[in-house]
Amino acid sequence: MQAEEDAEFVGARVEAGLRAARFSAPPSSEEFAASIEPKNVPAVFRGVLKGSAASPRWDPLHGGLDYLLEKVGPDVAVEAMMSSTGHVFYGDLRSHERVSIPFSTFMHSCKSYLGHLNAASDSSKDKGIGEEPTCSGEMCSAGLEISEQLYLAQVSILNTENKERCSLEVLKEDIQEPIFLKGKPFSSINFWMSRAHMRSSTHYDPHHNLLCVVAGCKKVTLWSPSASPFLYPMPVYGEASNHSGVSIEEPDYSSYTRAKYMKEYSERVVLNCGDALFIPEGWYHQVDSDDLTIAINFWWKSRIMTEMLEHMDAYYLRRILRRLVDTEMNKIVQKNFFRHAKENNGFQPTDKELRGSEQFNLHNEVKSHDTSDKKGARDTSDKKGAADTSGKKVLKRLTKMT
Ligand SMILES: O=C(O)CCC(=O)C(=O)O
Repeated sequence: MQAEEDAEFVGARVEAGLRAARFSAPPSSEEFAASIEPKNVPAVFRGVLKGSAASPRWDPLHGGLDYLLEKVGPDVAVEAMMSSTGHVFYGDLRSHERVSIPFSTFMHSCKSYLGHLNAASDSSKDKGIGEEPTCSGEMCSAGLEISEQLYLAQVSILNTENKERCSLEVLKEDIQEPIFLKGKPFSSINFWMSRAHMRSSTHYDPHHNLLCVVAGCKKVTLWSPSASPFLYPMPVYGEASNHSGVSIEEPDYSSYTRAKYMKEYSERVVLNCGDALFIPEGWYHQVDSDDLTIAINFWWKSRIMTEMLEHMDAYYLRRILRRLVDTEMNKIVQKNFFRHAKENNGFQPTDKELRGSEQFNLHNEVKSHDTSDKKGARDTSDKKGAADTSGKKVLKRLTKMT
């Protein structure tokens, strides 16, 4: 079971054009800018951090924790995420908060954890069994060790929008951006470090992102923005509007019925030390990090966001809404066409032909429109008319889902 969760995976309903591309050698910056970035589809780059100083220097298994302690110094405070739900960080901001801690405290806690991991591995070698590491440390009210609930998430190394929050600026000296990002005006570079296994919640970001694993391993599950209806994003006017409202650990399918299809619309990629993943803006991602995993990510504004002029917003909104409504209408018309053809000629549509029309699980709308359609819409124009009558419903549903 664990092996299955650790492996790469592509859901049966992920369109071929939306699957993450794989590169074993880094592209040039021209190739990235001309043919990878504009597609807005994730891409995995294997071993791109090979030349970067960070990889060998920061590696916790080879003295990296002492190196980082010395490099950052004893007096630097960082903002860590503290979760009230153990190692899981949900989108619901009530379950976690940002707390200020000395960077050195976190590093010492990692050192102690590593010591226990090594001791457990030595003892299991002696006894021939696997043993969970146990650590002594400060406990919180829920009985969890405080450092078990801490994640150094999105700690700033560079932030061109807010310089004051750049607590780990000194680490910039060890970082070299992958060759294909040369010349990009980064909005920020962030540091991520887990002491033990961490799960971060399903969310999207308003920036293009290159997530690079410096040490350890991350498993990243991805969904395209078109899978939004299955992820139930939080209300757009709330604080966590870019997060899914569905629990990762125990999804409540009775309240979030469409979430049953989440897995079929997802792809999981595994990033080992040195690997990087391009996550285009708006793509949902959920990340599991192994013990002592360190990553950096580079965020930059996409071309479309750079060029989007505010006075055009109302127009873009209407254009996009029109396109979504048209797509839904076409699915309804198509579904009815197949149904009538089947009733009249015994014609059987293939799964592929039906799939598009079922994509948003719209059979309820189609069913209710079937009843009004009983009188006999026999040709395509009749069916179009019937579809038009359900346009309002589609629009209402789309507004809820997007
Ligand atoms: O590594 C993680 O836990 C989350 C990373 C992430 O959300 C990001 O790079 O935007």
